[in-house]
Amino acid sequence: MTTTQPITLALSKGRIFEETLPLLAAAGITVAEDPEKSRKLILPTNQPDVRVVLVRATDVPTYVQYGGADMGVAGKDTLIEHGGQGLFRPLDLCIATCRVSVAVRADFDYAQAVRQGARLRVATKYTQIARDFFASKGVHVDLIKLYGSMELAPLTGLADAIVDLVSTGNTLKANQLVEVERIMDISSHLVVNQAALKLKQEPLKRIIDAFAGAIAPR
Ligand code: PRT
Ligand code: MG
Repeated sequence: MTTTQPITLALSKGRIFEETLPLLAAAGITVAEDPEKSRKLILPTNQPDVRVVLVRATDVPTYVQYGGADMGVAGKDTLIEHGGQGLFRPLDLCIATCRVSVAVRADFDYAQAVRQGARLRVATKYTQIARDFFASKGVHVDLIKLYGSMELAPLTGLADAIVDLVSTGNTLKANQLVEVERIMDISSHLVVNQAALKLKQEPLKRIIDAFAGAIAPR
């Protein structure tokens, strides 16, 4: 008797979904529906034993950690904030690339504030990354946790600086903010549930190997 071991892959809608499609294609997997047009949260594929679940980007590591999905694709930013417990991280997929940076209002003298040892108010969704970065610089910060529209914080006086993702820089520019430090480069990684890796070794390895062969290094 042959046993099929169904594989569930967690993806977020938008850039991660779009940029994972070519990697799935390399594994012979095509997703049967367009998530932008469908309301379905579970998408079948051309392979009866492979399905995609659509979750919020920040929920991907949690789904994979607890086995709600066997594998997933998540930004390094999201993985650092999650902590990575229970996750095997075999591949940097080199997709959805951007950077995490510090930005301030154009009229705020960040260098001087740092030099003078001022206590900075920093608004961010990325509290772990921000805490580690400013600690390594020896800069004292009060972190203000936000869930969206970080760019608004310096403009309203909520914060002196933000720590946010930057890609083209257009969002900062449109809001009269300037990038004053690059903290780290970001790309999305493949993450695999550690128990699934043992129990479903063969089908997972097939997908990991196909992805590995299709990565376009930046
Ligand atoms: O959007 P939602 O609230 O549902 O969740 P999310 O923002 O976590 O998900 P999503 O799909 O927007 O981002 C998923 C992952 O894509 C992130 O975790 C990053 O690893 C990666 N990524 C790559 C980006 C960007 N580039 C990016 N530019 N994520 C977000 N942005 C945003 C950024 O936050 C800022 O608001 O785009 C804006 C800046 O873009 P530029 O081009 O104007 O600089
Ligand atoms: Mg977003």
